[in-house]
Amino acid sequence: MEENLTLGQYQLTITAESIAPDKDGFKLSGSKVIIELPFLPDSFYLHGWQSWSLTTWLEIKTKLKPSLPEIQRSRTVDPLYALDQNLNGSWVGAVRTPDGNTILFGALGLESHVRLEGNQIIGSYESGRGDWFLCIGSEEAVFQEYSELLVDRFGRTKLISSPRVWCSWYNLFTEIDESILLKILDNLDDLPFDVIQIDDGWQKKVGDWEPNEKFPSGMQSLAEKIKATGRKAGLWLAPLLVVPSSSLFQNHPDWLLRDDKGKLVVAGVNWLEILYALDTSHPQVLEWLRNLMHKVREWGFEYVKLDFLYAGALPGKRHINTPRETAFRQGLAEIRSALGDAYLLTCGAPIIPAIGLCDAIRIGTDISENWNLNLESRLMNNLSVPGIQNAIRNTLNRLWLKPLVHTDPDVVFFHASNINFTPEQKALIQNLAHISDFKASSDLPNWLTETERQDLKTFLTSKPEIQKIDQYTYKVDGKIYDYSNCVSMPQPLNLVERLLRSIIGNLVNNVFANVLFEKFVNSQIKKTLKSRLAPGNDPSF
Ligand code: 9PG
Repeated sequence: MEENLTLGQYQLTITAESIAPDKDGFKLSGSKVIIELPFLPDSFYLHGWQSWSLTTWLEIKTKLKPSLPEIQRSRTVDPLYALDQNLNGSWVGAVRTPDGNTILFGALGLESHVRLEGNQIIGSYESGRGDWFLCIGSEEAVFQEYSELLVDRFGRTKLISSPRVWCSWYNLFTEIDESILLKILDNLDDLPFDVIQIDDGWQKKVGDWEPNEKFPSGMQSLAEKIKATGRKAGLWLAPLLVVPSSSLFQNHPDWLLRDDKGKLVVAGVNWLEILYALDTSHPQVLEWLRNLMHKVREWGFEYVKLDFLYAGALPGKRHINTPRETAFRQGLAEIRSALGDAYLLTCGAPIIPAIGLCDAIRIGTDISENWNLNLESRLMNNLSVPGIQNAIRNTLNRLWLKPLVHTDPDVVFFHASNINFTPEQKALIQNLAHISDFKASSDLPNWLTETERQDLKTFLTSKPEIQKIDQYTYKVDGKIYDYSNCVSMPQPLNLVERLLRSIIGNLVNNVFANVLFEKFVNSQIKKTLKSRLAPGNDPSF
């Protein structure tokens, strides 16, 4: 049906299967719903699919090129919509009205997408019909109303206070081993972390979730040592990914996600291998996931960071013909119930399908010691590249999720070595952790000066008063922090750069180039660590 309705001072024409007033807006339903606005909006709120996907307000004239190389695209955006020329986002979109209000249009079901075409906002479900919510108001108010409706559909996390986490990733990467971690545990001493979380680097293979040779005493022993310090033990896994060299891949080819033609669906390249995904509609996969989570609990871990979860929701032809995000959510529900009361942080996760089933979601890209790696971010249009600017941009634009789930902005650095950003930028990320109400760090205690250690301690113990001043400005304990620089988008490419983009993008669009690049990055990390451990520097971690 087509109907005219009044929203604030605007007359909209709606095409939908049903329209009914709800809360301060309207509940609509249909597999394709069209909202025709009486004005051409000047900006659009684009909500990315998973933790690392670009999420921000964009000027309407922004032309987003697909990220390159293509082989890595499913690690950054929803591949189904990667080539859409129009501004588009997952589940929810919003536009600014001429009178400065915000019109939000958001799905209340999964496998849904919102795009802007001129003065029309178009919502569509991938299969079947579903519900939508439309409302007008201040940006705060409309997202608040939408989030309340999401609670009704998907539930809400028990919002007890968020744990303060030490995570092994951002200085050591995969160069962790048992003895390094035990030394760190000693050196953390009285720093008030609630969780010590072991990240990537402990496992035999992605898919074979057993400790490798760097962890000779096993995971249970390490968890016990962490717990003996009065903290919870945390562990990282990417349970929906499988690399070809794993025995899981070799033993269960029928558990892997495939496309219509029976070809394996590629979930990117990492760990020097192509990534494949588990098909969570398969009952044996669900059983395997349940057993894996039981094992992690039996080892003694009470905090679990599950990463690269987008893999489970990629488009494909599933064992049981279940829509992709629904299948993902079934997998996550199995995981949630097997984990019992362990704290679950999801990462690289499709956002709305994870609501109600996890305790925290990483809402931005990875932090790094760089402000922004422009070659990748700008030239390749990969706004998921680790870096402060990309991380902050997403995080600030997803804080509306706070009433639903703990929102993880990623770690904060306190040490000064190898840091390529200014003290002001450092203060921005520290305060973003306060604003997000989730505090984590990866700093090696022995790399901190006494002052830095004290700063970290103050950060972990303080509960500053937070006040939102305007869209991207916050007052933290009376001091103003302006984040508007962080959300700015890269300048459009000139002709030469466009040419470079396509040459480099094509050149690196193969497994070999990506493996080579990763090997280079890994060797740089090893070099840095080696120099930090050289005689004259503190030999212990
Ligand atoms: C472990 C890491 C850490 C980190 C996670 C995730 O798009 N990418 O290339 C990309 C690679 C790694 C990555 C995120 C994005 O990091 O966010 O905290 O756990 O995995 O491998």
